[in-house]
Amino acid sequence: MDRRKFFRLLGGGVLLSPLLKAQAQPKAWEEKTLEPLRTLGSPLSEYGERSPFEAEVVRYISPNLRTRTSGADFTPLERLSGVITPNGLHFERHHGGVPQVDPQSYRLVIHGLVETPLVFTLEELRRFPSVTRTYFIECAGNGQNGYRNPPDPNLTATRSRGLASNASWTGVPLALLLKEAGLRPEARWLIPEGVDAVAYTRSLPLDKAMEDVLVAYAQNGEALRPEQGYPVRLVVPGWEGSIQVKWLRRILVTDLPTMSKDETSEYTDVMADGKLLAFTWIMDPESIITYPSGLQRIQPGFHEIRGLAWSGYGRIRKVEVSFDEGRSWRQADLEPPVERHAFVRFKLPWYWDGREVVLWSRAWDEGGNTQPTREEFFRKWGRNNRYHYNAIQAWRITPDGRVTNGDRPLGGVAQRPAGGCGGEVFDV
Ligand SMILES: Nc1nc2c(c(=O)[nH]1)N[C@H]1C(S)=C(S)[C@@H](COP(=O)(O)O)O[C@H]1N2
Ligand SMILES: [Mo]
Repeated sequence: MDRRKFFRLLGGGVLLSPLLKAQAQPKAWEEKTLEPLRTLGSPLSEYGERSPFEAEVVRYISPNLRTRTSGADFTPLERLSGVITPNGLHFERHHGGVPQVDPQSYRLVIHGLVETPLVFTLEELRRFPSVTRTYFIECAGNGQNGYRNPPDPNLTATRSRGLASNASWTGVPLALLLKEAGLRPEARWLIPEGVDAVAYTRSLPLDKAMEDVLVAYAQNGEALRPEQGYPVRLVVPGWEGSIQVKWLRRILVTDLPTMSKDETSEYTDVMADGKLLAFTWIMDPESIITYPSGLQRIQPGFHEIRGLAWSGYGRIRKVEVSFDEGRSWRQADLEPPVERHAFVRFKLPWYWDGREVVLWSRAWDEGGNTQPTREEFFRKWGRNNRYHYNAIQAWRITPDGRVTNGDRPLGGVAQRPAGGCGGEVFDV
């Protein structure tokens, strides 16, 4: 559209009338553009809803799920801007559905190897000095769709890495509550448990709890959503989502881990040689190009390549983009603030000449860790594991402008683990 015409449209009725007069027959879109000027708007509302035109931006729930109570759904990463995941789009992972917890009858118990066992109401938790921090939460099963061989041609950014979300969490440092209870000298581990139907239970080392774990009650400025653990959950910065117990009911202080069903039947890694690796908590560096990404369509010309990066080992130091499957790399811009254990938005201006190209991205964190290629990942892990997939995701753009999964097939047996969070079929 020509710029003068555009500004005249913005100018409203008075400025617009000459434009409309100048044309014998106003075009349909012009009529439509002016429509809101002519009608009184909707009244005030007590709780805001997004525009009905945005209603198709939703979490992805796989049609292959056998049940929706013990399952996971995905944040639509490529439909979002900035780094904060809106509360209604935070990914979900539940083992026994979403319990309804009444904040009046809610209690948090801290007991075991403490001087004084304590019981907190929600009100009491809110009275403690509070901390607000932005942290990602990522399921250890994120990326599991990348285990498929040959690679899934219909992969999207959502289904590649959408079991990760990023929010501003408010709560009490767990260290403060433990200090209140008084730790006995033998205390080494915490056993947090949820009040959901599976009494979800994990083992958390005391050192991490004293460092930066939050007992969180708010998410992006309002109370936690029921799906995220209302009224209280653990937020364990940089560690796998599965240890961040929701609907937190009690914390038992012990000298040993508990080896609960939730950390042995799941969230234990099967190595290439069949040996098991337990307690792999820290999330490796990740990045995903969200634009252009799987199943989108682009035109030749200018584009801003956009994506998200994060790491459980600390801040993201840099993100690189390759246009030649890793032979050369260009450094992307990181949008400040670059926070520890939080999503970072990366951007790179790019001119697409219309020729076939494959885009890769890889994140580097302040610990010097980066992402492996698909080949490197499977050489290390074999095909038995279901967790901690962080291989580079490739997107192929063909001359017709279509963007599809650019991962290359691997030699050997086509294999994909069954079940678990992150996969879209739940066999266990
Ligand atoms: N009580 C309880 N806590 C839980 C779970 C659960 O099923 N029950 N699932 C865990 C897993 S595996 C993950 S990945 C995260 C997901 O958090 P979210 O649903 O808020 O994204 O919660 C964790 N905490
Ligand atoms: Mo998870």
